[in-house]
Amino acid sequence: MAKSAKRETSDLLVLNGPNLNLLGRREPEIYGRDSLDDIAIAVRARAKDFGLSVDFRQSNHEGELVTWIQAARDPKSPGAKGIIINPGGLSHTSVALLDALIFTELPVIEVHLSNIFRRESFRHHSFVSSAAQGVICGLGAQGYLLAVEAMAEILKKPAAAKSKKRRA
Ligand code: DHK
Repeated sequence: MAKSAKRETSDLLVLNGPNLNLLGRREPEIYGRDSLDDIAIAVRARAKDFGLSVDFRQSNHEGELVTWIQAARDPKSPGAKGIIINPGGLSHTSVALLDALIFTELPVIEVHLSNIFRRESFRHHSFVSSAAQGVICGLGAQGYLLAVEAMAEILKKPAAAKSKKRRA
């Protein structure tokens, strides 16, 4: 279930941008038939395999996403070890999301359900990508699960632990 209330501490912050609440009903030939809740359940199960907890969220509001990202940096408010984000349409417009992600100094993986490079040219550029360690697109809901696997690997490496220690 995508939450909107106050965040509790989790290892992974998984964020979804505008219109992703409509998954399953919105252009299913492009975005697939899974709902966002289906994806949240699958993400939590995959993360559990790696001993990672998940805070899975969606917002249609850029500022709300920015606030959640900012709060991921400080372990007490409430913090996260890594961020997986599908910014939706904000991928192609939002310097504010980019700036917030850079501020966190956390590892970031960007996910798109569709292959944005096979679509309209305005979708070919994502502002968020320059803050991301990796980008997964075109693999549907499976992209989220691959992102969890990749993030679990990233978090095992000493560099991820070091940057966390620096902020603590
Ligand atoms: C989701 C959206 O809502 C679009 O605005 C992006 C992305 C692509 C996706 O493929 O998940 O252009």
